[in-house]
Amino acid sequence: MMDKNSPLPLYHQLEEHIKSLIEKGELKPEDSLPSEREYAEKYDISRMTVRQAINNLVKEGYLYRRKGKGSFVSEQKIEQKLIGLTSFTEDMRARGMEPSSRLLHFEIIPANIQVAKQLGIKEYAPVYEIRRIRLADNVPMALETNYISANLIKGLTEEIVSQSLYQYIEEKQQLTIDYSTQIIESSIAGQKESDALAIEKGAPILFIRRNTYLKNGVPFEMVKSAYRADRYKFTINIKR
Ligand code: 16G
Repeated sequence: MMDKNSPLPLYHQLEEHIKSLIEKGELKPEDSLPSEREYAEKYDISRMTVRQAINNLVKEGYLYRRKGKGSFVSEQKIEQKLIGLTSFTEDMRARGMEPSSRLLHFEIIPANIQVAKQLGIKEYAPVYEIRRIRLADNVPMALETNYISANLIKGLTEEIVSQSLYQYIEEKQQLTIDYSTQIIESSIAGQKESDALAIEKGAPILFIRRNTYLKNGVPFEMVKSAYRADRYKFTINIKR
């Protein structure tokens, strides 16, 4: 598999080879990698070359190192393609993972000025404030706080929001969810995120704000979420 006559550097070839084994599932999360020496002997390349390939894969998040134990395959990131407006439940199911939620907070409160502005309602108008930990196969992925116009989306209960919010809006309320605007920023976990997502304080997170609109252009939700940056990535198709 290593082609010494190729214009592609050997470290790059090894990198691609290891990546393809991970993508095909021949190397699974938490599997340990052969040592630098083993790779070097197997492919008749220098240990420096092997080290460079592994360093690059660590930087890209495919592998991680454990002191004195060598390199291991990381949990692969969940990729969310930003092409259609989907719910967390739909996203996880589409990947064959089981979505669930841990409800931390559920209350009707008067909208503050910021929420009121985003939702196009009057200050102090009633909004649901809902905070949920979103899990995939029981692993926390995101901490999400929704503000939902209570005069627009009626009858929410703790039970409903422990399941899928979008499914309730579309199937029970017969409203059409149409589009959203989304802002993604990098940030770090504070105490709240660290507790909810079982990550270190200061670990990288993707902070997302989404405003979502119904068919008639009326906003119904403003959501702030913190996604684990070690488990999540977003891809966007851009056409010229
Ligand atoms: C996603 C949305 C969130 C929406 C939720 C509904 C992002 C950043 N956020 O988490 O805005 O409220 O899905 O999910 O994508 P549900 O129908 O499973 O409750």
